[in-house]
Amino acid sequence: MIRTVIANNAKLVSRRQFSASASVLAGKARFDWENPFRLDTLLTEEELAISESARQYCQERLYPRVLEGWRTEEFDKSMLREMGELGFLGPTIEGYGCAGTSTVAYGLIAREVERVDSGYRSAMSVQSSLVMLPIDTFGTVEQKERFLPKLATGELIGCFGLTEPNHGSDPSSMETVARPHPTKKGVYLLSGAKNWITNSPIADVFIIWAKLNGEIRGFIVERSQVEAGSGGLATPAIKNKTALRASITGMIQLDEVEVPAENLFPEIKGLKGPFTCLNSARYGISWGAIGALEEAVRLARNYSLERKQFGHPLAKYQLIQKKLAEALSDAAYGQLASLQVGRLKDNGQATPEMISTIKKLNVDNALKHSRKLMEVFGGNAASDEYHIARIAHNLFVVQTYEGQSDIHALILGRAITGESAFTY
Ligand code: TGC
Ligand code: FAD
Repeated sequence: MIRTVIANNAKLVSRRQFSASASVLAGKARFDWENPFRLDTLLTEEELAISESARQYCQERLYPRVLEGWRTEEFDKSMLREMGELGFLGPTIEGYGCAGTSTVAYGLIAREVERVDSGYRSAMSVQSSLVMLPIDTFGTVEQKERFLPKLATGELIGCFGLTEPNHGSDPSSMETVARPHPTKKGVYLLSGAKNWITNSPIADVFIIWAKLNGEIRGFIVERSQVEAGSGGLATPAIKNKTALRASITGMIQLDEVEVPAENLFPEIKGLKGPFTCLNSARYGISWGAIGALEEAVRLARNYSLERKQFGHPLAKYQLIQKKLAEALSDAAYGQLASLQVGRLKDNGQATPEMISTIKKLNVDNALKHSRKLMEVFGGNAASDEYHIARIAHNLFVVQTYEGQSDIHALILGRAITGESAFTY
């Protein structure tokens, strides 16, 4: 399926390139600030259709809910059901009710969701990349059949527990442990705490990374099983956040939680497990951040055309235009970089360092420019009704989770120099 998409894409690009060069010669090519490098010419018909339906859903159904969600910190779970109906959950997975799209299509969905809010994209990408992907990649046939179809529809909600109160950038030092139950055969006991976990207060399924005999292993913990059994599972929400307020974040406290052996990923051991999932999630974030930046440009442009000072719209002033031009340029470059890494990922040629590069650069640029574009709004930036401050505050967290930007610089630094800054 994915191979067919790539082959179709090659045909599509050559056809479009030909007609585009004909337009330039005829003097018909026009610059479109909303599509500066004609990204559409590099996408397959399927990717274009997915991107358009994602945009329509996000603008019509998500955008009207975002201000209320931000103010109340209430996450409306029905969103995940709606996304499931549209095939946006675990979209790259083949079978189990999933759409089987290209990696680029997954990125395009993330871009549209994050155009509305980074928190909504968080909820979606945790479900897709950090819950469904590990089950699909590391799970047994029984685990896949049991969990994937309901996660694909949003009937089950998942979360991913890697970060702990004392271990964020350095997950290899995690303290959460699993041990065989002393009396019940085929049962493990999980104890520890995970912190800052997207979706945890509302999750039905928890991917928990814990050390078993000193090695990191992945467990699928089910809330219904724990509630029915003996265990101590608590998932308190973290309230009064200054960012990502439209998504729900919490802790996971595990006190001797019983997990059956059939819920352990059988083969995968070590950090490779969680990081394989993060490769996909970080890739999606690289596109999501571009969506947020594009929205910041659109909002600032529109505001600058309406707001007059010194007798003219702000848009007439060079300093305002420079802010818009620099933000737009980095958004356009970011699209092309994510597109290329997505194509390489589908061909099996992408590396974690490439993903670190696009996660870091696209998010850093989106954060830098959205903060600059806040200035265009003057005092009105302080009102959430103008949305721009929400975008910038969210992007600070996006720069922090899934590997803070400096950590990605160190991953790249290690690849460039051969020296690891993480070991002494
Ligand atoms: P290191 O020696 O680099 O690696 C240990 C083992 O892991 C393998 N590995 C990878 N495998 C696949 N993909 C990757 N990207 C991989 N990176 C590493 C590596 O090959 C090795 O395997 P093996 O078999 O040789 O043992 O480990 P380190 O401890 O030196 O790592 C350091 C560092 C900084 C790279 C790493 O710890 C890191 O990336 N830290 C950042 C932590 C992070 O990203 N946390 C994310 C938590 S989840 C989250 O934030 C979700 S937010 C979701 C949302 O709401 O959208
Ligand atoms: P720390 O690791 O304490 O880092 C603090 C600062 O020190 C950073 O700037 C970092 O770059 C810097 N630093 C650390 N080590 C070094 C070094 N060696 N050299 C130079 N600088 C260094 N985690 C999950 O597992 N699942 C989730 O679903 C999830 N969702 C989240 C949702 C939200 C809203 C937030 C805020 C976080 C979420 N996280 C999640 C956690 C996130 O992944 C961590 O916050 C992130 O990995 C950073 O860890 P930390 O906060 O402990 O910061």
